[in-house]
Amino acid sequence: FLSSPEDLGVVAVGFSGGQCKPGVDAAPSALIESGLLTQLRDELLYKLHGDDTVHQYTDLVPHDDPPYRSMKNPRAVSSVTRRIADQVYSHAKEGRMVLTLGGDHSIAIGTIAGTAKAMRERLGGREMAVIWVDAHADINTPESSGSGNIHGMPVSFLTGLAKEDNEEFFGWLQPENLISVKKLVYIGLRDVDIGEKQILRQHGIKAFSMHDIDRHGIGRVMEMALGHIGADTPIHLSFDVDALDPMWAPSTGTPVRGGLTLREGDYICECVHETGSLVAIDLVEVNPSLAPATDIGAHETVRAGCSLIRCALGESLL
Ligand code: HAR
Ligand code: MN
Ligand code: MN
Ligand code: MN
Repeated sequence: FLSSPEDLGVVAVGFSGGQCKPGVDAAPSALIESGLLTQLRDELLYKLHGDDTVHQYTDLVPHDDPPYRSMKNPRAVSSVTRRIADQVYSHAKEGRMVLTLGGDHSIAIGTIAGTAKAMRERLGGREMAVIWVDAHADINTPESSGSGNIHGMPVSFLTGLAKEDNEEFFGWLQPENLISVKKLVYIGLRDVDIGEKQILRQHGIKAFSMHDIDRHGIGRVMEMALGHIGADTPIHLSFDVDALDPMWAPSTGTPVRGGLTLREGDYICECVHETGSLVAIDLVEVNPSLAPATDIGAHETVRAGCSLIRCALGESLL
């Protein structure tokens, strides 16, 4: 049903340093072992490039990594995301769709930095858009963050709201790696810090909370979200599995009740696929070791993650 095979670059990121709970680094293996890549190859007919082994980036994680501007593990997260940016960039500049399996959400500093640069080069300076599906806004600056966990900060670095000159601490991010706040759309928000709400308001950032989804329905919300981005704009979809309700995705570090159904999550991914403008997808924050009571939880969360990815890559097309 896909008319021609498409090229897919896979980056498997076994990294958890953007937050404090171990286990999220085991997600790529769990997703791959459940058959995800085989399905993408044999059923969705993608030609796969890159990773069937998971990168641990141990060579980049220093023994001693004290906080900087209140950020935890700042050197590790900075150097790992810098490496990821290179990996993603080299797939995207070849015209491949890029699938990144996280890892915690700090890794999006690397994935988006990589695609933003590749898209500017391929499209003569034009900017791409980002759809950030999450219970959280992840737009704290190091100073507004109450936790110091960098997975709560990626969007502030990627939009240039958080600035840093030192290469060791994300100073490697160049203007071509960044996205405009105007090209950013959130879906699924329901646990946003006070300082983050201020940032969203101050910059007029487009955000569809769970309240908006209840009011308008996911169909209308996707029309509005894609309408805001506009046609012919490349889209990077960064999907935090905690956007889903814990009923569907219990195995994640910061579950928040009142989230998307799995079907709403799949629908978001299907709509983005339908645009024909999808250039990259991240799936993050699956933590197979955080399973309430039994390991049914972990299995269900991995299954939900696979479903989201397959929908984004065209499974639902008839
Ligand atoms: N806003 C809080 C912080 O900055 C919690 C952030 C998040 N957890 C995530 N990211 N899973 O989406 O620490
Ligand atoms: Mn590789
Ligand atoms: Mn997130
Ligand atoms: Mn989240």
